Amino acid sequence: MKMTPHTKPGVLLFVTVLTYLLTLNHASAEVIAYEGLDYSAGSGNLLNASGGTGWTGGWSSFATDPFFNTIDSGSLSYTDNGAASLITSGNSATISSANTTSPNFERDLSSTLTPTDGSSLWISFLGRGSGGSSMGFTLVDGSTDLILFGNSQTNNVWGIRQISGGSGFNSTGVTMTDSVGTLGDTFMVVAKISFKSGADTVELFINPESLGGAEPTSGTSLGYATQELVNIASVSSVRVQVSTVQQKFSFDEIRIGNSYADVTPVPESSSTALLFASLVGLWILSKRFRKTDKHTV
Ligand SMILES: [Ca+2]
Repeated sequence: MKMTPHTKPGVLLFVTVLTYLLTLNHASAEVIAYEGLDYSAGSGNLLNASGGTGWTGGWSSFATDPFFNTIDSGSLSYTDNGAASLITSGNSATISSANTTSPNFERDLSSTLTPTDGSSLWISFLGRGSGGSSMGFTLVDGSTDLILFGNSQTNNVWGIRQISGGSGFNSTGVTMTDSVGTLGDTFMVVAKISFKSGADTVELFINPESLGGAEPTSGTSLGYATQELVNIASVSSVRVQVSTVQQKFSFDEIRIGNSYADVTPVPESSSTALLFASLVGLWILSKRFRKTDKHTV
């Protein structure tokens, strides 16, 4: 905004605050569902835990032995190439499998999503694994498994596997886990489903370079995969799963929303700092105006 002798500090203040509030409103957009795993750390504490927003009931599993689930102290974390960190809360969770049991932990959305053609749905979570084979995060509709974002039975890489009505595994090329017994790196996983008449499109981004703004592309992420032939009528639940080879999968910060920015929020420290700097500047400016007024009377 160009300063002139006639520009009133009050007008500048109004413009500055309005700009800040618009930024703030964008940053605090509602997500459809969020699970930060804000539960007490300890063995067995994921089962029946019922916090977060946008869910109904708690985490359920047929594997009720505490061996299969743990709440770990602290959140998993991800920082993008611009040093912005994903907003996190609470703790994180790990599920484990035994040689003969592969527990699935599921959570139901408070209302079933029935997307319309032309819309898109975004899913994000943080994940790290130990061991390979059908480990990861699945979207579920009732009793039907829809899509797995994880690894497959033959590929220890992050990818997309359409479970119901499809086949094949589309790899991002990013190695997902270390060997059995060792939890590997934490990955920021973001999926986009574009709903169209007929087949829908699913895209998977691993470690996007920039959080919170414009959506990533295949070239602005560590790994990327896409898959057609998916036609999704509705989504009712999410699931985390491991297979039967003593795997572990840690996860955190599950978000489901309508835009990339909604599911990859970062702190608004830069705009808050800008607001305070502007207010200090305006205060100095208003003092000068008063002095000028006194001298010109
Ligand atoms: Ca967390």
